[in-house]
Amino acid sequence: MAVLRIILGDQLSRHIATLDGLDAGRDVVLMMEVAEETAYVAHHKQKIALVLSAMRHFAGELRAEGIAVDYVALDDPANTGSFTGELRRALQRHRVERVVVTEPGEWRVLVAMRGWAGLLGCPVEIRDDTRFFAGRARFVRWAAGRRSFRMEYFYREMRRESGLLMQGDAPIGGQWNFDAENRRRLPRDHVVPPRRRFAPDAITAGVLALVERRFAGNFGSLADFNWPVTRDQALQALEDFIAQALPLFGDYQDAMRGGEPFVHHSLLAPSLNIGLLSPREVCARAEAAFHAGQAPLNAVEGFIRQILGWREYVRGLYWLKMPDYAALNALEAQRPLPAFYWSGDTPMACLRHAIDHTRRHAYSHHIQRLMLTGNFALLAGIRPQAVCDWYLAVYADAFEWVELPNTLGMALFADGGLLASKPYAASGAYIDRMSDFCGGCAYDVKLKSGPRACPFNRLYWAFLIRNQRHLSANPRLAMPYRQVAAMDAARQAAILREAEDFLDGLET
Ligand code: FAD
Ligand code: DLZ
Ligand code: SF4
Repeated sequence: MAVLRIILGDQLSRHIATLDGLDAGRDVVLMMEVAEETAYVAHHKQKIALVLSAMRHFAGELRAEGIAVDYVALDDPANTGSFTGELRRALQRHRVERVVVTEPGEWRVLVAMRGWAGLLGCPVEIRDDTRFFAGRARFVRWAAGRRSFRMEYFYREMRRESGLLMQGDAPIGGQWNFDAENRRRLPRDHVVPPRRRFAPDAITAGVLALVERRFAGNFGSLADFNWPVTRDQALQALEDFIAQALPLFGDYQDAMRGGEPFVHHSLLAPSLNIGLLSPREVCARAEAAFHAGQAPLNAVEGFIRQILGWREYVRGLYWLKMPDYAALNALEAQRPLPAFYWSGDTPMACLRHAIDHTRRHAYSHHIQRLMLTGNFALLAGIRPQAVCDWYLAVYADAFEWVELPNTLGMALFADGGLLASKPYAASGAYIDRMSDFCGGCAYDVKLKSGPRACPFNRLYWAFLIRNQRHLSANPRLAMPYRQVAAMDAARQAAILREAEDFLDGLET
């Protein structure tokens, strides 16, 4: 009897475990566009368009190989709107001995999957997702017995196991990490490499029209939609990145400039996260570029570390700590999300640019996410779950396994330091050093208090004062807390009051 093989919207890889052992003459692949997935957060229009267009292209590629694909479209009038409902209907259409699926990228979906066999009366095999360097069990082994989970140590083990940038048992270049070389500001006359355009074909054009019609009220614009929607396009994007942007990826990794959302970043996260590219092939390609003299070690090591280190590490942490992780709020932050996160309507030039990039491209690079929108949410004490919903919605690459630890753990310190050894809290001076935003801002980055002072400055000290009982024992914050200790009670109260007044004035 046939096997029904389910492929989800972020499992668009020909080598996904679900397809291992496929009998093309007998089995059926089930793909489902469902309202539940398009609406569990208010996704950016480009994210929905990316996933649906890539799903439709992938189904076409499987069919071209002679594989039977049962594809449920979003606007099919009989569509029940959920994976469970569509699987139930599919089991009525096909006589199958069992269902095979690969573990999903979200706890929410895994819980549903685990209920399928009992609910639908059909055996369901949930396979490990083998697309990662480290399986979930591998991470559990690494984490066992550790009190703190620093990425750097996990990364070194991954370097040794993968052999990437290794010479025997030693890292090439004699160092594991070249971050100290990777904090340059973008020179004023530096020309950022152009990005390849992917003209929408008929499938993508149809999806863009569907999304514009059905999700008209969602955040973001479709006008600049330019994400690879097939593996071929993703491979072209990879080659372009290697040739044009990788050589200076390291140098300008933290740099920001108004009107330049991409700088030297790869834009490969959406392709990796939906399965068009594999992390192994991307790292191997970057390593080959180093050996061919196409890119220096600080760039290639920095890039590989993001994928082999951070990407694997946050996934391990997510599965290790879910479901409790999503509810953590170590700093007891309770403010609602300011309305400008959606509208971009704020006099703060840095945030206005970052949110504009996000609206136009469903993208902003890591430092914009961490040190602009994330840093503001941290300093302002915005409720982590509201911030996480925003990040999960607005980026084309946002899937909970990678979004949640980055937002809740890295940006908001809401896990109390499991992921980061200290909060990534910074005043306006950092933003001024790494960008050109402050020159065009209504606020003055040099002022510490008063109505024209940069809000990041006003909020930074209030954040430290407000969170003394949570953070003052952290050795990495010893220096700023010495400055707090030198302030008398009246000064501290005035700083807190000024910050509260500013935050109370924000529309939510
Ligand atoms: P590059 O800078 O070119 O990096 C190369 C690749 O490394 C990325 O494509 C990505 O696959 C990987 N990578 C880099 N940093 C990280 C990281 N911290 N964690 C995991 N992988 C990483 N990344 C997502 O893929 N999805 C998310 O939903 C997401 N949410 C984030 C939320 C916050 C608050 C922060 C601070 C970071 C988040 N990141 C997320 C991580 C990172 O910002 C993005 O992966 C990166 O900006 C994607 O752009 P890029 O492909 O140009 O990356
Ligand atoms: C993100 C997304 C969207 C918008 N729509 C679908 C869909 O209609 N069908 C589907 O299979 N997957 C979709 N996805 C991706 C899923 O949300 C993702 O596969 C799960 O969250 C598991 O990681
Ligand atoms: Fe941002 Fe402050 Fe600079 Fe304005 S002055 S751009 S708010 S850091």
